[in-house]
Amino acid sequence: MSLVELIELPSFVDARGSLVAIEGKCDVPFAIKRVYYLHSTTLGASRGFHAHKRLQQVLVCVSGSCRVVLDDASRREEVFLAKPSIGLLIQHNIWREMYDFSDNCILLVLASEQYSEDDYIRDYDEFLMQVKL
Ligand code: T46
Repeated sequence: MSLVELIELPSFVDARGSLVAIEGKCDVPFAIKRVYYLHSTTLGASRGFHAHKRLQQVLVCVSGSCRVVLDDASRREEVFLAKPSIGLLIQHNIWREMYDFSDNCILLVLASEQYSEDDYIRDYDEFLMQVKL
């Protein structure tokens, strides 16, 4: 199975434009406890470089584009996000790196848990040890 799990989000398109509505436990497979977004990213900057022990997230590029690398310790896959109606589901224990942000990129993130630094694995070797246990 691919590491890249894309979710088609409900879109309502009419002559006025488009509206995307996302409901927790319905359109994404968890109750949404936190929402945050990345914007005004520095040209050439990369972000992420961590995994989460429990957290699940859905990333939606609501403006512009970016690339996300996913790594489960045995495979690395990359996905290009550029559609506000597509969400990328990232399960726990997946290393992620985001890069190649366009200058107008806004990356919206829906998270299954509130923020906890204890949930992060920010060292790649520690990540490899954790998932191979
Ligand atoms: C992820 C990717 C996609 C908070 O205080 N609360 C929060 O909810 C978040 C997400 C971050 N922070 C603080 C922690 C750091 O001092 O904001 C600062 C920047 O966070 P970080 O370096 O983790 O940012 P990214 O872009 O590398 O990663 C973020 C999320 O942290 C992460 O869960 O999966 O976006």
